[in-house]
Amino acid sequence: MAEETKLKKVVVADKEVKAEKAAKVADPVGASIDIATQQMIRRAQELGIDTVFDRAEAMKPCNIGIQGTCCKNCSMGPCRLPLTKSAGDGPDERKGLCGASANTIAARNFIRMVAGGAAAHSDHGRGVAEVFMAVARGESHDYKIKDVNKLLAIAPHYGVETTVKTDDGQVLDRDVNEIALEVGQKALDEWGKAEGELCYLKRAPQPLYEKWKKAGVLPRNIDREIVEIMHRTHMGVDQDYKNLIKQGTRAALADGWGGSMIATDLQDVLFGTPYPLQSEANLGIMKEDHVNLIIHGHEPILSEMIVAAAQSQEMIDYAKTVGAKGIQLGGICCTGNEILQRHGVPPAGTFLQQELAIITGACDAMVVDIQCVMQNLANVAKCFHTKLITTHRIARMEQENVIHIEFDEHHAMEDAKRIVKMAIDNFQNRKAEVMIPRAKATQIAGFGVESIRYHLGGTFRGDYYTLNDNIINGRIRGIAGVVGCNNARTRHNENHITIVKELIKNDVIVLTTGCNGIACAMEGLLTPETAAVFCGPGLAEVCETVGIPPVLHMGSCVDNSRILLAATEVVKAGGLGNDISDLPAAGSAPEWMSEKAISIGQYFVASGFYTVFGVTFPTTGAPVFQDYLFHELEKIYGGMWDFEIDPIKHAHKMIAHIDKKRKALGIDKARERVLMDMADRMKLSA
Ligand code: SF4
Ligand code: MSK
Repeated sequence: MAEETKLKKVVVADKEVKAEKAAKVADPVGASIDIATQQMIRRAQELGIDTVFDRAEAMKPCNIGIQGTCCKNCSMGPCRLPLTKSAGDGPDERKGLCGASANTIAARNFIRMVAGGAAAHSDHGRGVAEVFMAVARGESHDYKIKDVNKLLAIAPHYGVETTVKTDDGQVLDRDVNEIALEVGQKALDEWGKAEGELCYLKRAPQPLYEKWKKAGVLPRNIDREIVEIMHRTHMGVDQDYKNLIKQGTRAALADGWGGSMIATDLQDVLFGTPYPLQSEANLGIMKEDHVNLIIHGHEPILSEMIVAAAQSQEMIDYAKTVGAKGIQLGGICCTGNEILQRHGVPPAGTFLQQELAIITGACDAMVVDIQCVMQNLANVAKCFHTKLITTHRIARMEQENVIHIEFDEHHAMEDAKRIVKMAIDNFQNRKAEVMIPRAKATQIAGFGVESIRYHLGGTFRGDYYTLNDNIINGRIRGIAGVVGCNNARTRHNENHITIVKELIKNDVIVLTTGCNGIACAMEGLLTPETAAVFCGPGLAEVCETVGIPPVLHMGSCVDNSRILLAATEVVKAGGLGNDISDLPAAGSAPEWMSEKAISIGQYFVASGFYTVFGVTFPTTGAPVFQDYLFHELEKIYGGMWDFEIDPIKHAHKMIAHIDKKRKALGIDKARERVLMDMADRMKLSA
């Protein structure tokens, strides 16, 4: 009898929980600024399918974890050290069972995030380097070296000769495959070489390299710096927040100037260096009468082949045999950005829209590789006909409806065709009513260090000096790198778009990557025509003259390395100081969520950028450590962190920093004159 009562109570409690959960669904308009996203959240709710937006309502974050002061590095914990209102009244005596202070715990957690992010980017880079080696050895016939010029440009950074001197003194070009083999080997060595430092560090401006050397943070090899973080943060090892963040800096630099930069370079050599092209963005790119194949994740190795397979006449003809008019590819997250920038494949959405692409009922297959892939995709796919296919040996899902086709570069095209065929065969199995939002926007993407040079100077006179000149004369106030994820704890895309619009309104040109790039594309900010509508007069004039958008999409998360190199080119072009930290420039991740963002932020800071994050900051429970990040790092590297939730204030903090740098360079007056000229002109035309 007692058992029966207990059971009844459990059932009642379960019903209550379910009822409570049911009541806590997202308000579509409050959850996103994007109409297509709002429509699909509503659609999911009608169908009784929960999405990340609803789950964010039902489950709130832990109040202590969010402050960065919860430690579970040994089983005496978790030790929780929340910052209380009275904490500022006397000495901070908070400590874990072992005595670890709030600073130690927050710093350990912070650099473990750096380790996670640097590992993710760098393992991606290692995967590309392995494919690169297979190509150079002639073991993979489906890929080839596409951009020989880029190979020749990067070879010297690895100390690889591109020419050879004969006995009689003639200088001859070396065989391309021979160069590739040596570059590939040297690149792979970067992960585990026993001595020395990373090859690419010397690509940075000389004063920056010297700062790293003086601070003792030159990364030795990529894997070592990540492993050392895990060691130092083990119970009872490094218990000095300054020393901990020093190791975090080493690993972050090994990401930005190592793993990520290698990934970007070798991808460009293998798949082609991006140049500007036109495409579209948002869920509206999906087509009801086509086979829709969505590609999601980060590595372009498989997706390159899928693009080739889907564009083959054989597959297009096959799609027609099942009644489809063709094959529509679409991207999500950074695999999406990779195939966008090289092939013009339109992104279907950002990180937070991945479930929604399936909820259209028109997604015949979703192919995922690594990073930013939500496990709930499998639960959503179950409600539709969608085939969810995992492809990477390190990234599988436990749900039974998920198909695993492990991709192997040695038979790349065969694997890709199998996947495309699977999507086509699934076209006739659509069971739910299809609902594809109409919203989509045109974009110009595919910018990089090389194409910016070309655009600014043309074929014969390509140089960054044109950009510097416009910064010096004040038409362009400064440069902002605005990058990173979406975060379900804040309204989808609102911070991204508000910050970018505020920056370009104030004549700050924006370089974007990752989900910020996709968000800007969805909002129509990636077209030259945008300049006349949203930009301040100076930036508008430059964009109209040169024919570029005010927001330049530089690619995926690993392509933040392109921003580092573009900033280095600006320094080299002259007139704006000697180091990245002298530039009127700032970085931002308005809606970050991933550990990779923390690694990126740390290498931006250590490269001299003032870097502002939105939504939340994982050290708020340790004010002394946070102050070190926000103020003291500037004395070492010239860059520092900041945190601002309000998007307008966020943008203006960046602008204030840009103005501070303009003043230090003595070019603040030039801008005042330009603005006076514009005002005068406007008065004249009134
Ligand atoms: Fe607690 Fe120290 Fe163990 Fe962390 S390492 S869980 S602070 S006892
Ligand atoms: S995909 S890391 S959500 S940017 Fe690179 Fe977007 Fe952030 Fe993933």
